[in-house]
Amino acid sequence: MNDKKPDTACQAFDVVIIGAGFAGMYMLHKCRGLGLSAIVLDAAGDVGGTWYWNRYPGARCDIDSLDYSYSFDDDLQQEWKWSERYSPQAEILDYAAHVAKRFDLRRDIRFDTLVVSASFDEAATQWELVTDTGAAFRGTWCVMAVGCLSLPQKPDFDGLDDFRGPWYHTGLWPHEAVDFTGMKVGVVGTGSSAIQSIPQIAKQASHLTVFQRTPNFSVPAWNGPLDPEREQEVKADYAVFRECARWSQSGYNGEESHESGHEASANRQRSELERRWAVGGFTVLSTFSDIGNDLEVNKIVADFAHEKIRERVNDPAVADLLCPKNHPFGTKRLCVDIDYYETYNRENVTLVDIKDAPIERITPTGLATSSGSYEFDAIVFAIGFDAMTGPLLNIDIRGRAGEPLRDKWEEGPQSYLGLTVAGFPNMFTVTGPQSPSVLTNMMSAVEQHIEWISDCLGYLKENGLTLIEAEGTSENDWVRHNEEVGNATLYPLANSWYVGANIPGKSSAFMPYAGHFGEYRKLCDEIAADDYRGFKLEAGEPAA
Ligand code: N01
Repeated sequence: MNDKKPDTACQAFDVVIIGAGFAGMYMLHKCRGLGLSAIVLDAAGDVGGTWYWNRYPGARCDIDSLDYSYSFDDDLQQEWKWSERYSPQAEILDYAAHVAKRFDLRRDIRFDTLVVSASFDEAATQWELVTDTGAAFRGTWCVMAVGCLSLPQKPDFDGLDDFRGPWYHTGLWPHEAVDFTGMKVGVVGTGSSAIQSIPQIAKQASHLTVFQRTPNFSVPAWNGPLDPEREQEVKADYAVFRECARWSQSGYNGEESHESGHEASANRQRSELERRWAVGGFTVLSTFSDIGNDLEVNKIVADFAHEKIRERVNDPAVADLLCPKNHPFGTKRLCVDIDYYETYNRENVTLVDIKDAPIERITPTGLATSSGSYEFDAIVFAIGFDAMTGPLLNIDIRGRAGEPLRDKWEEGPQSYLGLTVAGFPNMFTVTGPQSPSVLTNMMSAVEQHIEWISDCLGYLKENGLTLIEAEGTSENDWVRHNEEVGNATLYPLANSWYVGANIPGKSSAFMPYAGHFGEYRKLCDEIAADDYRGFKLEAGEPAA
């Protein structure tokens, strides 16, 4: 039941921003710099976005801390000290809180405020956002900073309401500590969230049973304290480090490769894979330049990863179950783990393959698959998100003539640059579908989009313009380009959340833009420099 009080007052701003994660916070900061009034609305109780909600045990970033942080303020990046190579969730949340305080952001953020609809009022050239309490906020520009993985997939199993113990979703983890000591626990799912939480839950539970529908590839994080020498080296010339990330393939200082797997000898392939494995993380994903579009090369890496799984897991039958065989390496989001495979060597951990024997129902004391029943004190659903389009379509967004975005995107997203949608003027989608977003370091993607949007707002203001809208033709061209780039990769060969396969009934479009991040940035810059090529711009005073 919603016990919030109805609120029908309407407040007007230049810019209304949905989401107080890293995108929304930076957008607010930029608006202030432009002298624009802005408000941020977020359903959460504080800043942090994804890091506010995903508090499950073991949650941490899979991009190096020195890369996964804001670059826009040198004092900020110099003063903040990360403790580990890959930051734990709590530290990232502390960082978000630090930024909010440092730039005095919270005074323009309304927390516990869930936006349910956003409609474009053509006569007034304004967006009107309505919350679940009936409060209305108006703005000439609307920035959707809602995140790509912020709408958890609800567990939709028969009998869940009758389960007698507690159950959790990794993406909606409670704020108070959850203690599994002495409990029999079931975990459903083996994606990134599961792979991070399983080793931690196994340390507490009396017994842990993992239900796996599809095994995922995972590479070791080799996490540890952040090397002080490395930190000093980066901070001595942080601007150059950031510039490299900005123009890179994936928005971070990873080691790229220009070597084709075909050109390398068998010895060379092996030594390069071993070397990168020893570095850990996403370095493995770029071992060869053609790993992402050549099945033969990809198989060399997949076979190597299988071999490593078999080395790490004692029981050959369990190791075999953990080896992904139905998708190429990296075509489902690669996981980065700490002791994930070793966890299956523990006496108190069991892996259950549910590919051919799905979960049929949750029972009062556990769950039943088509081949057996299991008893649990607690269940953890690590079943992921309605990604990318989900968080946007969860809001009833209506553009010109009241057209619902839900209708326009029924067959999949359509956008210009993943930033704007024809028929939805003055609305920007930060890291939206058809932008590089989830295939990059999200921090770089967020900063690039926010800077592009704020430059655009500055341009409009300077030129007395109040409306910007993607032309239908530029949108069609971008959609086509996205398809071409995506189809040239191996991504479409996997039933991943990139193609919406995890959500029953969702259209099967490949959602992120698979092109080079630096090239995408260049294109966005060129379009802006060319007086916003492909956009319709209009002058006029917005209604008071
Ligand atoms: O979700 P997922 P996630 N019955 O969708 C299974 C980011 N992230 O929360 O593969 C049984 O990857 C599903 O099986 P299948 C990162 O981008 C980052 O783990 O669909 N099983 C799968 O195994 C990541 O990719 C970090 O066959 C069901 C699992 O649940 C993204 O978030 C950490 C099922 C869901 O895996 C999502 O990760 C965490 C059902 N009905 C997350 N429904 C880092 O930065 C689903 N599954 C490290």
